[in-house]
Amino acid sequence: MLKKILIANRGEVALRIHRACKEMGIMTVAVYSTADADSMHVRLADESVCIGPASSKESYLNIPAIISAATISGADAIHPGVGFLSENAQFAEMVEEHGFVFVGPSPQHIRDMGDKIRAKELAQAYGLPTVPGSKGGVDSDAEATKVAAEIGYPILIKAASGGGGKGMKIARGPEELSEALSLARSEAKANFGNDQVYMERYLSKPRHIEVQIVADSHGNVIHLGERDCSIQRRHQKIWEEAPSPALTPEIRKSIGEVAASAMRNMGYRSVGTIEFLYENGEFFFIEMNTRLQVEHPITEMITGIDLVEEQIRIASGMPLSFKQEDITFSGHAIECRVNAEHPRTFIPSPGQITNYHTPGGLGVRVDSAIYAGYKVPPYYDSLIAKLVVHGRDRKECMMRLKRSLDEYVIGGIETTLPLHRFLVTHEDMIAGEYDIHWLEKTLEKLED
Ligand code: MV4
Repeated sequence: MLKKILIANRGEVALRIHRACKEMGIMTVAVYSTADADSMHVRLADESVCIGPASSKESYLNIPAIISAATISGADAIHPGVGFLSENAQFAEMVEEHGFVFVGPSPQHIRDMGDKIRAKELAQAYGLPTVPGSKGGVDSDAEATKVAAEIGYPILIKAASGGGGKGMKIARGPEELSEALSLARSEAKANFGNDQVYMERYLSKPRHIEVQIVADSHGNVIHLGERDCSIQRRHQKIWEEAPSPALTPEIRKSIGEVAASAMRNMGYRSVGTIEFLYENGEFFFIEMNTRLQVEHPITEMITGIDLVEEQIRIASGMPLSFKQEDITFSGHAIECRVNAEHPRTFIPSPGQITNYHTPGGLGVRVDSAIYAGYKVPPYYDSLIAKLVVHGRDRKECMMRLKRSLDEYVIGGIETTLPLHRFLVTHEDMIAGEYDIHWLEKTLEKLED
């Protein structure tokens, strides 16, 4: 078993990883920027190393500084957390070259899944249904026209190095194709330094469903069911739930099994998430995330499995502590992302938290590194807390979530708590009837 892990991250996820380490008897090393000297993740860690100034580029993305910190602290492994360097194949490679264990998948799997065209090809080869589209990239208007005629309009053009929606363009008919293609290319080039694009049939009202995978280095691969992450704004998830209110038991079984089987075929190791779009009873692979995800707690709540502990066990070379048959899914869980942002404009609201009161009670979990008096810095992601609630069924979960939101007090800054209070009482949310466009459309209607 690993003895000392350097956590190359900040905020609530750094604390989340620290907690798993402590329960496993593992020592922790925090890294921090000068802006994070007063952070909870630094206070609680066994040791801490300052790795640079406030700017992420010079601190949490500074590979030499992080590897040096691991060396001087005598850590035997590095956990990348989420965001930052967590899906950087070169970082994973360098961590291993310096003799540390990378708590994650192999660099090659990170690299393969980072290229969306390659990921789609591999997914298809390993048995996952994919959205009808171009075979590989499209290189010319003529080729695009031919592919579009085969798959039918509307079509969507996506960046090979994309993800997060950047460089995506819709063409509703042949007259829009050439322009959409060149716009997608230039946006992709500007954002990712790679102008390669591919095409898919555009699904107009899908849900975003993702399947949690856990795979050890001995060939054991299991799934922990799905999460519905359709409630989002500008590709930022706001509210996630497990299980999805939209899936039938048959679809649920099928999506879980094909996802696990594909990962077995791929020889994947570590935790990972397969993303699908789900529309009219059909699901299609779109991307894979080769890291722990922000919304992992809802899966933990319905399975009772500590995903970070499992991830660390796997990195230590140990076999999974359960088989697929051992997994029982119990009840319903919802995560509300609490961001330091104005609840209607989503403009960031950094600053000092003057007063703080968290909800509690049965089935209520708050993952956060904030405290009364803490100053939310302006330099990083605005996520400051995750309110995660479990109930025996969705109705109980929603009632418990409502009372938890009513108890939660964060004073001194704007947060998305009022938005969640609005969502939890909305009839469409109570009915579980929403798709990936629901939130943006609903907020637009409120403007008028
Ligand atoms: C799509 C799609 C509709 N049809 N692909 C957006 C980001 C990228 N990860 C995949 N995305 C989409 N791909 C086809 N063929 C709609 C989206 C999409 C989306 C997907 C998941 C969650 C939120 C979204 C918001 C807008 C568009």
